[in-house]
Amino acid sequence: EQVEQTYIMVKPDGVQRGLVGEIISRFERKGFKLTGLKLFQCPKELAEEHYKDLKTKSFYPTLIDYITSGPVVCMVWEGVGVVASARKLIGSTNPLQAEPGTIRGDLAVQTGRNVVHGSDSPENGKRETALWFKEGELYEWTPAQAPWLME
Ligand code: YYY
Ligand code: MG
Repeated sequence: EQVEQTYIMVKPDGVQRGLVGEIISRFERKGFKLTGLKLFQCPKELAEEHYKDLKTKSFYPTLIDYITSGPVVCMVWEGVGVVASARKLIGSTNPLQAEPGTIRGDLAVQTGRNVVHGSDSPENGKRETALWFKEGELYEWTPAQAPWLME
């Protein structure tokens, strides 16, 4: 069981709609460890690098406009199995198809306004963490609850 990192981001709609606390709270209550957190206005170049795999898609230009349209909240969460678990907590890309109980299922209606991003693989968790955070912005620490979460 390998400790992984995932890059989670509250998108501009989530910030504008006052959902930052609600979203952070879901990862916090699950028991993952927060190792990075900041409010950030994403430059266009960074948005393009982050979503470079989607460059040929028709929605790419509007996606870049949306992600750079206001501040986002950038986070790194760490734990065993955190990447896949975070994707489950977030729910399907299309919020209308996302299960109730998931962030998108509970809080969003449209793919183009799906409030949150989560890395899709441990490799991308590392890649995106390095992309959005400088070294001094990440913290290793031992939560007091650690022995009550993992035997
Ligand atoms: O990882 P996830 O965010 O669930 O979906 P991706 O397929 O990686 O697409 C990234 C992002 O692009 C998605 O969250 C919204 C947007 N998007 C879109 O606007 N329209 C689509 N048909 C597919 C994705
Ligand atoms: Mg994705």
